[in-house]
Amino acid sequence: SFDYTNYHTLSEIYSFQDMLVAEKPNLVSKTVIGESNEGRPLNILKFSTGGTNRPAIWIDTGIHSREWITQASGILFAKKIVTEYGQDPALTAILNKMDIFLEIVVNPDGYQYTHTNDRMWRKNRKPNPSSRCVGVDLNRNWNAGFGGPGSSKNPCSNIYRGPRAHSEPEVASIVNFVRSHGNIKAFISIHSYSQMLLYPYGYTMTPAKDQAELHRVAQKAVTDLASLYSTRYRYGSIITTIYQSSGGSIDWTYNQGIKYSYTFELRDTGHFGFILPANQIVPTANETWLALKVIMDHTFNNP
Ligand code: 0X9
Ligand code: ZN
Repeated sequence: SFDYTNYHTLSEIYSFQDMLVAEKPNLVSKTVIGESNEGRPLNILKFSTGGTNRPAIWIDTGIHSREWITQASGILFAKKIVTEYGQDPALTAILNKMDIFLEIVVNPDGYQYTHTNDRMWRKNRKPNPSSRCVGVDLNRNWNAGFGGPGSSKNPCSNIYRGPRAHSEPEVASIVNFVRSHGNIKAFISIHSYSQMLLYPYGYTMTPAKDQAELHRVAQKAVTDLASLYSTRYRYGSIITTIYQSSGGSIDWTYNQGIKYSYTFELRDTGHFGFILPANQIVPTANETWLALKVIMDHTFNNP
């Protein structure tokens, strides 16, 4: 059986996804929404108890490949959804009315590269014409303030935005999915590290029109998160809490009308940083799951 206490290779994560579908075919299915620049499948897991085009919650991990605690937590969220359905009343109520979509490895080419070449690789692996530097920052490539401050036009930068909005297949696949689905109510994108829960905007100081509500939900989410192991999270808008960043995913989803758009920055605050020891995988996923449930529950109760 699967070892949830360690980090895994890309092929192990692909196998895990198929194993979960095989185990609970009435609850979990896999959809390939596209392929990466190097031709790897972009898989999402759909958790659904039936219906058609139900209101849905999106969760993604691993848009930045070196943030290994996020893909590892994504695996545990998948397992938790399967084990808690029919046991946990809140999650059961949610899944009786809504679907959950989970993309564990948004950036498979980068993730593979962090195992084989450079543990600290962040971007995708697209070659850039007229540069020797490789890769686009997939969290600067979205059409929300694209090209603005907090992104770079230099292909050698770790925050290189790419030639145009949605130029990268890993981003375009999600954009197409979100648009064609049309009924996504919450979009939660998970990063590390810093211990923060963030809502739009990152590209502008103009407050999101739902800022007060987003702030209240974030406060409740970080309170529940801390109840488990006293891990402290800061929360607020991206630009006022972490830094200005343009072309980020949740700014785009929020502008598409997905009100409950959030980004997490998981453990820690810099002691281990991206190289978080494996013995923190289970506790990190456990505490984060409590915060996710607050956001999902609020989404469920505010259709
Ligand atoms: O810079 C980022 O992309 C995120 N921090 S990280 O250290 N994980 O790279 C912050 C994301 C801010 N989100 C948006 N601008 N949407
Ligand atoms: Zn990140």
